Amino acid sequence: MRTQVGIIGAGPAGLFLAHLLRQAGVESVILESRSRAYVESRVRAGVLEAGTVETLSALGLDARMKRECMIDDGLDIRFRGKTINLDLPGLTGQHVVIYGQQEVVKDLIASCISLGQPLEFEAKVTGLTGLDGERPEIHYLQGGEDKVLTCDFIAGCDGYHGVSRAAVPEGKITHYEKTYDFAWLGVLSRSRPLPDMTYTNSDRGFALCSRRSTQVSRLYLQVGADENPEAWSDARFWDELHQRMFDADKVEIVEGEIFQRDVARLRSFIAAPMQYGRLYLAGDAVHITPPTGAKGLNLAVADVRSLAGALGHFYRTSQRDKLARYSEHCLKRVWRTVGYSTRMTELLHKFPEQGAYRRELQFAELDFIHSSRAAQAAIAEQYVGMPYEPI
Ligand code: RFL
Ligand code: PHB
Repeated sequence: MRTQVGIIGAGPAGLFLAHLLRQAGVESVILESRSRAYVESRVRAGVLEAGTVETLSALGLDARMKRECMIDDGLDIRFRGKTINLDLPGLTGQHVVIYGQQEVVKDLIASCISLGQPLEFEAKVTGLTGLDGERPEIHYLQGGEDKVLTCDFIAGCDGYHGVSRAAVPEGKITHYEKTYDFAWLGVLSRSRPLPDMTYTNSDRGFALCSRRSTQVSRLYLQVGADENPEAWSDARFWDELHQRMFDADKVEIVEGEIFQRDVARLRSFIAAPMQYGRLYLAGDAVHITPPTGAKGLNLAVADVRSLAGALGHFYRTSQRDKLARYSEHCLKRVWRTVGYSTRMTELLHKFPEQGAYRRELQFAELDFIHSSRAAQAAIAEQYVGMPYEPI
């Protein structure tokens, strides 16, 4: 098999890229190791910045999102009996949209299939060759058979545990990494959510109340790094969440059936440059931000907008100038966004090792944000997201 751009991974990065390339008249094939059902049911992000919403709209794929999404106008931060209420439209003139990542993924896959976009499930990429040459190859295993896809370019959109970043020769890429000593236990519950996205820094640890619909809450608790989600009975989860949210009477947060639970370790990770030879890396394959900023999916979309722009330009003009700028262009946004997510992580979590001095500094900072509109505006501006700059 042969194509112009071989895309590894049918997560948000790979799927958006295939659609954007198609719009630019560039052909691609997506290879995904998992089944369609698995990819469509993986619960993850929920907060879409304006740039991500715009991208779905420009592709003509926003009909269901417009019907089913929720607008998030407010962000609350609770600490020591106080609440900071960030009025997003008042502070920034913008809001964010709540629409589950797996819903975005379902919409993108359905459209790929109806448009005849080549998308192979259960096709596990095992290695890449010829990245330095003109015709790089993707080796993959499908139905017990070894197969090869020959491409002009390869897009590594295969997430943090994928194979494409590992295909870059040693010494050609630098890794910057910080792993936190804790994780988030996330659940989905059939219960009416709080009206605003609510983060809390309590003496029992961080918690977050988000939502997926008027009937489904998405809730998170800071837990130990190696926590087993099964160790959390429903009763234990609700009891802990009420306490961390300062909901002493247990009436504010509505309990319901917990039907999904997962644990994710918090880390920051950036690999630079985001390119080697004819391999271009995008999304979680090349950077991870702690989820406190709600940015991973949005960064993945910004990367592939730039990559599709640069590849489209190459096929139209034979000029490589935009491809040459891809990594530098994306990394500016990546470092700023990782910086924001890191600051929010450090402001809102309880660090087991931090001691009373750093804990009081956290609360002093929260008090300052509580009293300062300028400080609130700075957080709100970063939460709604940077405008997208075309490559
Ligand atoms: P993905 O989604 O991991 O997709 C990679 C795909 O590659 C496939 N793959 C392979 N395919 C073929 N051959 C191989 N050898 C392969 N190896 C892997 C995988 O099966 C998979 O389908 O990466 P992508 O596309 O870069 O998308 C990134 C986002 O998924 C991620 O950044 C976000 O979910 C992060 N995130 C959030 N982002 C936001 O923008 N807003 C949020 O509110 C938000 N909340 C979150 C989050 C991530 C979380 N977790 C679970 C870490 C909340 C949480 C709890
Ligand atoms: C979510 O709704 O899953 C969510 C919201 C805010 C975050 C992270 C995740 O910071």
